Amino acid sequence: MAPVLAEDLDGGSLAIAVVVARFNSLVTERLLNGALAGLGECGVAVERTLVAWVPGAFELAFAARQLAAGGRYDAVVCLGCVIKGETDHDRYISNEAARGIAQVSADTGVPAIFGVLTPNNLDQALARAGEGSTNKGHEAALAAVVMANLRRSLREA
Ligand code: INI
Repeated sequence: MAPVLAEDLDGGSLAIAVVVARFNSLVTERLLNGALAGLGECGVAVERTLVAWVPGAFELAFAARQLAAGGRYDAVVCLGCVIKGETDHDRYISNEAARGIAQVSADTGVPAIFGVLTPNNLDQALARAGEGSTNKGHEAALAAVVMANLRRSLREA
């Protein structure tokens, strides 16, 4: 049988950074709570979890890159909320956030996770930032643990 690298949600030996945007903080604080709950469920130690606030989603990639390049963290979770408006402004921000975060992973080899909501309105945002496993911050945290462990396994394989 072919070897399988299954998804590993054990964060007991991992250090994870979370970058969170202040803009739309009613939503992003809830995403952060979901992410921290998810990291805790995976056994990531509080002493090995860092939270860094940035002004908006546009700044997520900058902070993620600094953290990833520093070599101390096994993955970086990026959390934000860009609500669609009357102009294209939101698209410039969300596109740049997505591109920038993907580029962090590609350039540094440290997984940077896209936990940015792009809803049409606040109600849609809050529906994705509630309690439990449907919270997109929680989902992003679990993705960070899985990808950090996969990175290790791939290096050892
Ligand atoms: N930042 C967000 O995180 N979400 C938004 O919806 C948003 N809107 O709509 O303007 C937003 N703007 C701020 C932006 O991310 C930067 O912080 C700002 O442009 C300074 O670079």
